[in-house]
Amino acid sequence: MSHIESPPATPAVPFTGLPIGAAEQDEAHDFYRRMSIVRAVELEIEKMHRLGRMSGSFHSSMGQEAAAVGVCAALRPADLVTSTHRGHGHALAKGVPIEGVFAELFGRASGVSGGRGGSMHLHHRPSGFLGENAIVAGGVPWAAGAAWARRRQGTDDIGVAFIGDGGFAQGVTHETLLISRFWNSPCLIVCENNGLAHSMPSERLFGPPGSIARMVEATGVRSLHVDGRDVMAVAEAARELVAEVRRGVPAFLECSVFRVRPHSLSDPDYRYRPRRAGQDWLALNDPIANLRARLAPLPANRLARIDAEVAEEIAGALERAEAASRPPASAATSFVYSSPELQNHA
Ligand SMILES: Cc1ncc(C[n+]2csc(CCOP(=O)(O)OP(=O)(O)O)c2C)c(N)n1
Ligand SMILES: [Mg+2]
Repeated sequence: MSHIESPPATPAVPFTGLPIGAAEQDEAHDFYRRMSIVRAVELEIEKMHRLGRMSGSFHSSMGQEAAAVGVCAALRPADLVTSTHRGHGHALAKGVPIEGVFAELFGRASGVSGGRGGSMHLHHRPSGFLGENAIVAGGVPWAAGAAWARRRQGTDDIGVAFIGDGGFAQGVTHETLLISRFWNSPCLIVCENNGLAHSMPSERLFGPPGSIARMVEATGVRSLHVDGRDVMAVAEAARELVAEVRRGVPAFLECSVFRVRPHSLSDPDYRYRPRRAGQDWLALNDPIANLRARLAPLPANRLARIDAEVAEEIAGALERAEAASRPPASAATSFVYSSPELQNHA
C-alpha cells in the first residue's frame, strides 16, 4: 500500500477488494466486529431519535466506519485522539464504552461526559479519547499540543486528530501542521474526505480525492491517501504513518469516504444531492458488507456469531443506559470549571 490512485468520493465505482488471507483472518474479523458496533450504535441512535426517546443533534458516520476503525487499530490505548462533530465512530473505535456513549446521548449522569455534552461532546480519558469538538478543526491543535506534552514527559505516545475535508479548509489545520513539524510534535492528522462540507463539494475547493494529501505532501509533511472503504488498507496506511509519528514527526492521512446520511438529522440533503445518493452508494460500497464478502467464503458461522454478539451487546448497553438516572438538578453547576470529576472518574 502506498498512494492509492484517487478513488472517487461520489458516487464511487463498485468496490470489491482482495480476499482476506489466512494470516489476516483474526484481525479482519476484529475489524468487522468493530465496524459493526459503530454501525449498530448509530442505527440505534437514529431509532431513538425517531421514537422521541433521545434529543439533541446527531451526525451519522454511516459509510465512514472503516476510517475510524482502521486508524484506531494502529493506536495504543495511551495514544490520544481528538474528533469532530461526527465522532461516534472515532470514540467507539478508540475504546470508549458503548453504554457510556448511549447514556451520554440520553442525557444520563452515567454518560461519558456526565450527560452534559451529548452527541458532539463525548470524551473519555481512560480510553485516550480526549474528545469530540463541534468547532470544525478545533481538535487539531488540541491533539498536537497534547502529543507534544506527552513527548516532553518522555513517553512515545502520539496524538491523532480526525477532521473532515471542511476541516482542511481551516487555517488552524495548516498552522498546526507547520508548528508540529517545527516542534516535533508526534501528531497524525486524519482527514476523512467524504466529499462534502455540509453542502460544499470538496472537489470544488481542493480537487479530486487525493488532492488534499498531495497538498500536505508539498509542505514536506509525510502524507498518504487511502481508500477509506477498505479497512485493511486504512489500517496498513495508518500503521505506516504511526510508526514514523512515534519517532517525533507529524504526518497526514487522507481517507476517501462517503457520508451516507444527511449532514445531520435535520439536514434536507435532497437540496444539494440526489435523494438516493446515500442509499445508492451504500448498495455498492458499504465497507462492512464488503469486508463480510471478503471473509464469507471462509467459516460464515464466525461472522454470524459476531453479528449475534454485537446485537446482544448493543441491546444490553442501550437498555442499561436508558434506565440510568439523569443528573440531579442540584448538580447543574458542576463541570462549569475544570475539576477532577471531569476526568471520567478515573
Ligand atoms: C469553525 C466552524 N465553522 C463552521 C461550522 C458549521 N459547520 C458544522 S459542520 C460543518 C461542515 C464540516 O464539514 P467537514 O469538515 O467536511 O465534516 P463532515 O461534516 O463532512 O464530516 C460546518 C461548516 C462549525 N461548526 N465550526
Ligand atoms: Mg466532509
